[in-house]
Amino acid sequence: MKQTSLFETIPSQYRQNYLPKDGSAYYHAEWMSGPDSANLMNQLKNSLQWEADQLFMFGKQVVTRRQVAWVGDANCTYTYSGVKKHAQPWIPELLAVKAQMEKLAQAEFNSCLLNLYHDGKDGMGWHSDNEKELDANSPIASLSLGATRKFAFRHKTDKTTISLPLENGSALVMNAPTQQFWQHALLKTTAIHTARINLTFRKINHHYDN
Ligand SMILES: O=C(O)CCC(=O)C(=O)O
Ligand SMILES: [Mn+2]
Repeated sequence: MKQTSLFETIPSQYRQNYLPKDGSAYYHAEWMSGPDSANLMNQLKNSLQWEADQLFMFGKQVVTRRQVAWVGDANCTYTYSGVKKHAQPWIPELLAVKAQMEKLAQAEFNSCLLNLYHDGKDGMGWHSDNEKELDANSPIASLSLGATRKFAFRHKTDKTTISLPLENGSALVMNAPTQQFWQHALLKTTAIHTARINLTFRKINHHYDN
């Protein structure tokens, strides 16, 4: 991956907080250039091991059309739906992005969850990134590649809803305590026929690694 145009200083007018209270979510448009975003998307599609996600919904196991890849430091494990998952190793391209996301979010990350949405029929329902393994004080930094998709926040108590389009090459930094007070979702649509990859850089606390 060429590094020259990758991470330019972000003009401040492109940085915007979308949440009025109980956390903050900074959106950075054009954080990565168009060509670099396209290259990275191809590399991630081809180099990582993607698998369908398995969730429990209404007491049933559901296998998603959306695919996921979980990458992280060797000691990162994550348990969900009763299954202990081990992270796949970092690839150089992803380590380079991680370093830049750490600068942007002013935090250190040790894992990255990637989601591949084939088209608008793939999405992600309302949830918070508040699994017990995650460091609740750490921001979660997300990078979007490919199709523009609508992302929404919903406040857990007063149900205030805020939505924004996540564009190709954009970054979104959700700071604590956002996950405690807000849910988020990637909304489905019939209007999008192309793929999107989203990367969320996270910090796993190791004392849950047993
Ligand atoms: O695709 C997105 O923008 C959101 C992904 C997400 O919320 C997650 O991976 O937890
Ligand atoms: Mn999430």
